[in-house]
Amino acid sequence: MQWRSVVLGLLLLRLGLQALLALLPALAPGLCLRRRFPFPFPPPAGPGSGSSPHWGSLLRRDGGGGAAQGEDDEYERRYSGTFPPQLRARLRDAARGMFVFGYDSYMRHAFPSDELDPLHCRGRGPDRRDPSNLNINDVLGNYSLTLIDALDTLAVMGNSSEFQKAVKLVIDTVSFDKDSTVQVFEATIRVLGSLLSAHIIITDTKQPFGDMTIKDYDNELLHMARDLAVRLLPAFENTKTGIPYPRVNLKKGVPPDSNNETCTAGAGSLLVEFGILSRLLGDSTFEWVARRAVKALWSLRSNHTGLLGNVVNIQTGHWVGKQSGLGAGLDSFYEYLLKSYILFGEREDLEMFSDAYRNIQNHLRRGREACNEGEGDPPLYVNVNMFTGQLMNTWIDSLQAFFPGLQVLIGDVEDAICLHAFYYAIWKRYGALPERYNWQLQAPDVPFYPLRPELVESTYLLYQATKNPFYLHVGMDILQSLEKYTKAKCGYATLHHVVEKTKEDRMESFFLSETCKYLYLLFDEENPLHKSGNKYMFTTEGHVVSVDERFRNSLWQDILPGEEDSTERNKPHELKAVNFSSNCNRVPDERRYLLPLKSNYMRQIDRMVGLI
Ligand code: DMJ
Repeated sequence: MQWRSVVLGLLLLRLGLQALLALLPALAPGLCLRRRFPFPFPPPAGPGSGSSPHWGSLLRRDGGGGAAQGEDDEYERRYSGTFPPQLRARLRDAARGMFVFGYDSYMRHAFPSDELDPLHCRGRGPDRRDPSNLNINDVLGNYSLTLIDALDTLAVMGNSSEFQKAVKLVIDTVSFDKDSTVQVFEATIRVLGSLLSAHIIITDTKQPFGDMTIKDYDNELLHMARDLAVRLLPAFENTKTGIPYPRVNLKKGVPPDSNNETCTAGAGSLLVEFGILSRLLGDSTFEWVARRAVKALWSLRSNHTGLLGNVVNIQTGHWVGKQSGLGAGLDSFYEYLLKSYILFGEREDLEMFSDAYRNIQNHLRRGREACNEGEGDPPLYVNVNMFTGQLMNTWIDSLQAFFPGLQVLIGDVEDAICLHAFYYAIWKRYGALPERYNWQLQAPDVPFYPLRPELVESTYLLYQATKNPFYLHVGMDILQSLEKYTKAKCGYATLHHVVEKTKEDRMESFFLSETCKYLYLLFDEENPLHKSGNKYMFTTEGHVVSVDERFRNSLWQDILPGEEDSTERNKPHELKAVNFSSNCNRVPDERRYLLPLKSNYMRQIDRMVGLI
């Protein structure tokens, strides 16, 4: 009989369920936070796959399933079990060695220039001959960028003598009185953020990283931070929306031929640094302009989807780039809504973040509903039109790999595990992350890798949340491929092409401030950062800032909502002594002791990126 009727019965049941699920959004819209969307184009066959690795077809028992968790399979063998402490210590030392080689090479061959050219062993500053070379000029301001950006990594690694030496060098030799036109965002996150972080470390009464005090320190770094921020302020003037100009000349203000278009992340992720500066100085100006920019951008979100685009005209408020995604152009905008709330406790920041997160789930997320359960494609966040929610392209970029780390901060560890696993699979395939990866073509769209930190940042935060040794294996893979493919004569070099493994003569400063720092922290179990509850937070450039009462108290009421109204609702949230590890207790035990992502789902992802 019987098996035919059983199969028929199951088939009918499934069809019935599918029909019900399709009706559900109409019946109970609130229930469907995460919508499952099919991927619209069947991708071509992957290399050597024989059959078409269609996203939706990979979850057949044999195709996407494979061995159930607990059975002996290659994923279990490779990633499960304990991670020997000796190996961990060796990897910590290797991460420190990587930083030291990059830093020493910069100091020997490049300082006082902004960056190191690791192939030719020389320094690099702004491209004065070609002002349109924004790739360089946006970042290099002729202010010893790499030295400044690396300061707190020295402290986190416990190197007090070099930290003290470097701080004195910055105080004695760096000036911002330069005829350099830089991007407001880059100067803020790399320079202002680092100066503030080092200042906080120097003045910390507890000195958790060892003795990082500076003899006769007279708040010089704070004064320098103020000087730089004042030079950035012209970007916030003469703008009809309050959204800042993207670039400013440090001596002359906004150039007369300045572009009126800015990316959302560039204009809307200044609040952490500007807010800290304001609260340390007791001067609301900086926080006020940064907060006004965030609110202006927020007010321009689509009425229909609630999403923001990636490029906006600062005078008209018209969206020039209508793409909404989690990567370039928007990444740190979301990050700073949450991090501003963590730091300052202002409810409006949390409200904006919560709305934004919901809209992201509703419109950008594709794939199955639960990371570790059910059928369907793995969850992925795609790029859509901000007004319609329609898919705009089939690539994801390497910047988006920061998002699982942000999800850890809000406690959505389950979803973070899946997105992280996708990026890790891409890393395994190329030994790096291409700047853009086309998930439909299973190939890089933009093939360079400038030593970015986002994947290791998420790996570190997921490890802290789960303590699953899987993430130490991931970190080991990243460390090994960095050594293998990017190490150069004098430092570490950008990969020009992740397939061909050709190098470019550039070591961006975030390699020392973020990539090396997160790698080191991943393996350094005993680091003071891990011993002090949730007292620290990382800026988007990986700079360590303490989350403490000093930043909860704004001495002004004029820049926050409801100034005249001092009701409970508008008071900042109190800083509670929540222990980081007690938050982690909410992570299910199986995420700690088994593979964080079941092996059948890992295999599914590996197939989808053409790894197997
Ligand atoms: C860093 O400068 C920051 O992390 C920024 O938010 C975007 N990405 C680069 C590194 O990739």
